[in-house]
Order: sequence, then structure tokens, then C-alpha cells
Amino acid sequence: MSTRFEQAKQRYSKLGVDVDAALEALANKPISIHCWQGDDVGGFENTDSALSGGIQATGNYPGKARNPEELMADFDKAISLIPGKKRINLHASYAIFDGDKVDRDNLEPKHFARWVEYARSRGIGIDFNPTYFSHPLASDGLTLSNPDETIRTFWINHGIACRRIAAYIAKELGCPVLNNVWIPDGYKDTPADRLGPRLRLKDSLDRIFAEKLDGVIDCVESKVFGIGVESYTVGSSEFYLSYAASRPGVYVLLDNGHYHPTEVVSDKIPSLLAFFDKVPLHVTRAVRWDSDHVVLFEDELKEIAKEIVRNDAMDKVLIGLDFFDASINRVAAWIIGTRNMQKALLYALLQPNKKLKELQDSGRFTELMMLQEELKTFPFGDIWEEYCESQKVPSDESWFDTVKQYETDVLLKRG
Ligand code: RNT
Ligand code: ZN
Repeated sequence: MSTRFEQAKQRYSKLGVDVDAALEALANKPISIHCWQGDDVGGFENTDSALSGGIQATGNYPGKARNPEELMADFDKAISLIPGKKRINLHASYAIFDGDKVDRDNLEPKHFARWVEYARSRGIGIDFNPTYFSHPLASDGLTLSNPDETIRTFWINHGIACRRIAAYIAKELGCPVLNNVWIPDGYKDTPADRLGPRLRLKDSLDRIFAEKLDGVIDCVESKVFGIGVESYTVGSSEFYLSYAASRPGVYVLLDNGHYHPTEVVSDKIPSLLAFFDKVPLHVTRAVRWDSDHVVLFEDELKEIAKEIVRNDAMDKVLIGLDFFDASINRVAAWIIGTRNMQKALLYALLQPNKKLKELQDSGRFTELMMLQEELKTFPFGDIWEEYCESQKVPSDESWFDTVKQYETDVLLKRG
């Protein structure tokens, strides 16, 4: 243990912060890392359908993963440089067919058997997402709210198939799987009917969630708008909040790119914790819109982490990441974003949260402001470095050398 760590620990201890307990809590908190940063949300279906649904991965940095083997190898490289517990977040479009390709309404557990093996051998959990975009039957941007009953049924069947896959994964790995429903449905221009699509979506969800399945944590993800669907989003925040509040066992997932620019997810987390025993997240970074930039260690991320930590919600808030930047090294993007999420959690764990609450409750707001500001320049980095070393991953920028080498040896050799 370094002297710097010991000195930093003493400073935090003076304020009543138990640094060892903080490090242990951090080491036990899994972060679900999204597979789709590795290939610009491409998936393995090898269709001509480009990424659709109002989301976009921009950039053409070389070396993106083209198949399961490459994606798994890249993910391995990333997680070897990230401390703590990891999970992998899969989309249905990452099914591995080995010859017997089926459409999304007929997906089966066997198409994810190789992912289960992958996760099992690395001791990590899996989360899951049905894929309601980048598909010919989503070309008009309408899936679970589609007025065409044939198309809507196709997507309902996809939802049902995915929940069964999630249940299979949960059983195989002995660990619950978060199954997250996000749909792109909406309209470019002022609609003539705003209720009809929502009633169809409500009915579709009821049909998808009808089956009782062990090990599956169901959630729904709202959004404000997407490119091409600027005027109306069927799955709005109010819609899904009401849906989940009236359907036991269904939760709302908060993606911090999916709200108006002055709304903050840090404030929504405690609102939901007053009513729900789980709050799943997609942590991202929105630059002017839902742009899914790599997560940085910035103020709102720290506020999100504080709401998780100081409300004793480490087990209730399920942290998943959601960004896809195709303009930089994709392995590095994973590492930067995930390490930042963990840094934010550590930062929050090192706050004298009890003391700060007491200052608020006793109306000592000058002292509260003073202490919150002083804490910003506490030797947080020394604790982070110690944590990384104890986790046997590089504690500083030297991890990038490993990624550079991997880029030369592997990524740049891809066509
Ligand atoms: C889109 C949603 C959704 C997707 C992923 C790929 O705006 O955030 O979560 O990013 O499912
Ligand atoms: Zn999301």
C-alpha cells in the first residue's frame, strides 16, 4: 500500500468515511457493459438493414468487430483493463446462428448458448434486450404500436421469444437477467392520433409480459425523440412510468440521454426509489441530443452515483452503459466509459454522506456548501489508484499501451 493512499485514507477517515468499506462496496457492484459499442450496434444478422430507429453511430475508426469471435476477443481485452465486477449486455441482434438463421420472432435460447458459455467461463452475468430496430419490419419506424396487426404481432412474438431467452440465460448462469424493452416508435411530424399508438403499445406489452418467468427482470425504456421521429414518441416517459407503476414486476429504465436537456436522471433516481425496489439505468452522455457519446467523469455522472450510494441503493439500481462511438478505438471507448462509471461510484462512496445529510436536515446550509466544495479537491485519485492495483488492473494511463498494442496486432489487421 502506498504512502499516498494511507495519507488520503486518513483525510477521509477524519470526516468519518470508511475507505476500506467503500473499496469493498465498489468491488462488489457489477456494471453491465453493452456489447454494441464493439461493432457500432451492427449485430450478427448480416442483413442489409443499416442501423435504424433514430439512433446513429458516427465515425469509421478501423477495426470494428465483424463476428462473434472478434467481438468476444475485443470484449475480453476491454474487461482485462477494467476493475471490479462486470456483466455483458446483449441485444437480440447478436444471436449466433451457426447456419440455422431464423427471423427475430423465432429466436431461441440455443442462439445464445455460445454467449452463455462465454459469460460462464469468465464468471460474468448477462443482460438482454429485444431488438426492435434495424429490421425490414421496422422500416416505417413502428413496431409494438404498428397499426398493421401482422407487423405488430411479429414484434410481440419477438418480445415473447426474448423473455424466454432471458429466462434461459438466468437459469444457466444462476443469476437474474435484466430484459429491457426499447422501441423506436414515433412520428416525424404532428400526428393525428396520439392515443391510439399508445393503446396498441400497452396491449402489446401486456401480451409480452403475460408469461410468468423466473430470473427475468422486465423493464421499459422511454425516450423524448429520435432522428426522423422528432414530433412524437409513443413510449414517452409518462407512458412507461404509468405502465410500470400499474404492472407489478415491470420497472422503468432511465437512460440519461432520453430527457430534455435541463432534466437530470440524478433527480429521477430518488423519485423512483420512493416507489420501486429496482431502478435500471442506461448511463450515457448526450451532447445536444441523445448522441450516445462515451461516458466521462463529469458532474452529472457524479450526481447519479451519489444518488445510488447515499440512498443505500447499490443493490437496487442496476447500472448498464449505453454509448456507441465509432470515431475512436472501440475497445478504449469501453474502458474509458466503464472506468469512469466506477470512478463516479467511488467518488460517491467517499463522501461523508451521513454528515452531509445531517447538515441539510439541521439547516446548516453554509457549512453544507463549504464541505461539499472542499470535498471536490480531496485526494480521490490516490484511492482510485489503490483500488485498481488491488484489482490487478493498471491504475493510470498505462492501460492505453495495451490497447495500442492490441490495435496494432489485431484491430488494424481486420479488413
Ligand atoms: C436508444 C436507446 C436504446 C439503444 C440500445 C442499443 O435511444 O437508448 O437503449 O441505445 O438498445
Ligand atoms: Zn438506452
